[in-house]
Parts: sequence; structure tokens; C-alpha cells
Amino acid sequence: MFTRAIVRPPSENFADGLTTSVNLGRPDFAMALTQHEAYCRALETCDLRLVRLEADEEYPDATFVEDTAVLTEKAAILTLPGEQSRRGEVGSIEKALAEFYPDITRVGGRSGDTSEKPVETATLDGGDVCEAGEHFFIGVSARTNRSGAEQLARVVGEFGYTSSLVDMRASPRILHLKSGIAYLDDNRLVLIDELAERQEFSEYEHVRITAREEYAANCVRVNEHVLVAAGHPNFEGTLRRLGYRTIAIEMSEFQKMDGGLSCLSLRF
Ligand code: CIR
Repeated sequence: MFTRAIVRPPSENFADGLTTSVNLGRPDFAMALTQHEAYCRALETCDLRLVRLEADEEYPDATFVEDTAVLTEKAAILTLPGEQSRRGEVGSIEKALAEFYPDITRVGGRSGDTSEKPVETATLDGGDVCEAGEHFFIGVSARTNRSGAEQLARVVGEFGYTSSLVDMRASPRILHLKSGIAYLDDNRLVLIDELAERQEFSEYEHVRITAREEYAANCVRVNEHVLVAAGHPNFEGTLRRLGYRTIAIEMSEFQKMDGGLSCLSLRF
């Protein structure tokens, strides 16, 4: 059960953020704010109390709070985002988390740099981390490098979780691991076609999504509901047939900035 979520509305210069894998035009700020507010209301419908941070013009991507931390029942782990322009987002998240977690861990940066050869700076984006019960899938992507993924694997291991790395670098179309998978509980994983055959996921029941509705793979199970991007009727129907209560949320303006539904909140 989640009880809270951290959210941050988009800032006025939100359109100046990064876009790597989409070319859908500039987002409309007023519409993004409206969509964000509806997203917040949906989280409240799922019985979450919200920690609402202020918009931050210094970091146009700061509304995508999920990339800055990995939260579990036992641990709060701050990340070092792969893109330099996003690293300053972590500080305000750390402050917000301090009220709820007595110990906060950090991954990323240079560690074990004992040789003359420089060690790569370990980076990690929360969007590459999919918690599936007691197991973590950690994507190695353009944002999360192998050192960052291995550091996280070690840290979650110390808290008693297992993990496996999923190398996504051959799929540059997918920004983060969670752009293509989501865990629904009940041993079920939502998977886009491109990832469905990978042996890492073979022990799970697969919930498939068609290529046309791929964006909706980034859905979020929150307590008794599944939040899903609006405009993906086949996938929403699949979820309902499986017995899930869905809440559809308009995400168009965030999609233009490469953002999925999960990345607008940190749930804990
Ligand atoms: C970025 O490229 O970093 C942002 N414009 C979007 C980040 C989306 N994060 C996510 O899906 N976890």
C-alpha cells in the first residue's frame, strides 16, 4: 500500500526541458498544468496524501520527479540523473524525503576509483527502475549506465531485495525501462512487444500492449487502481477485463516532453 506521493507541477519554461525520443511539438503550459492537476486528483482518489513541491524554473524537467529517487518501504535512495541538466533536481527531493525517511541513501558518482584509469561516473534515472514485489528490474540505458545500475543493485540487496539488470541500449527508442514495462502486482508485467520475449521477464504473466498503444505501457498500480494514459482504449479494456479499476489521465503535454505517467510522482 502507498500512502503518499511527491509531485511537482511543471514550471512555465517546462517546454525547454529535454526531448530525446519524441518529436511531437512544444507542449502547451496551461494545458500541462491542467493535466498535472488532474493527475494529482487521481492520486488522491487512490487515497494518497500529496507532498506538493513548488514548480522550479531552474530545472525545466523537474516535474518528472520519479527520476530523482527510488523509494521502497524500507529505503529512500537518491539518484544521479544521467543528464547533467537534471542533477540539480535531486536536492529539493532530498529535503522533502527527510521528513519521512530517517536514513537516505545515494547512488551515483565515482566510487572505487583506485586505479589510474578513470572510473565512469555512475548515473541512474529512477525511470529505469521497476520494482516488482521484492525484485528490482534495473534498466541500463542512455541515462543509467552499468555502474549506476550495479550500485543500485548493491544497495537494494542490502535491504533484502533481489535485482536484475536489463540492457536497453539496443532499444534507443525507449527512453527508460519503464517506458516499456510496468508491474501490476499479482506477478503480472505489462510489456511492449519489443521487450516481451526477453528472458528476464519469462517468469511473469505478460500483459501485452499493441504497438499503437505503446505509450500507455507506462501505467502505475496505486493501491486499488491502475492509472493509465487516456486515449488507449484497448489497453484500458485489457486491464479492466483482468479486474483492475482504471483511471485514465490525459498526458499529451507530458508525452511531448518524453514523460510517462509514472514519472510525475514518487509514491511511497
Ligand atoms: C527527460 O528527458 O529527462 C524528461 N524530458 C522526461 C523524463 C521522463 N521520465 C520518465 O519517464 N521517468
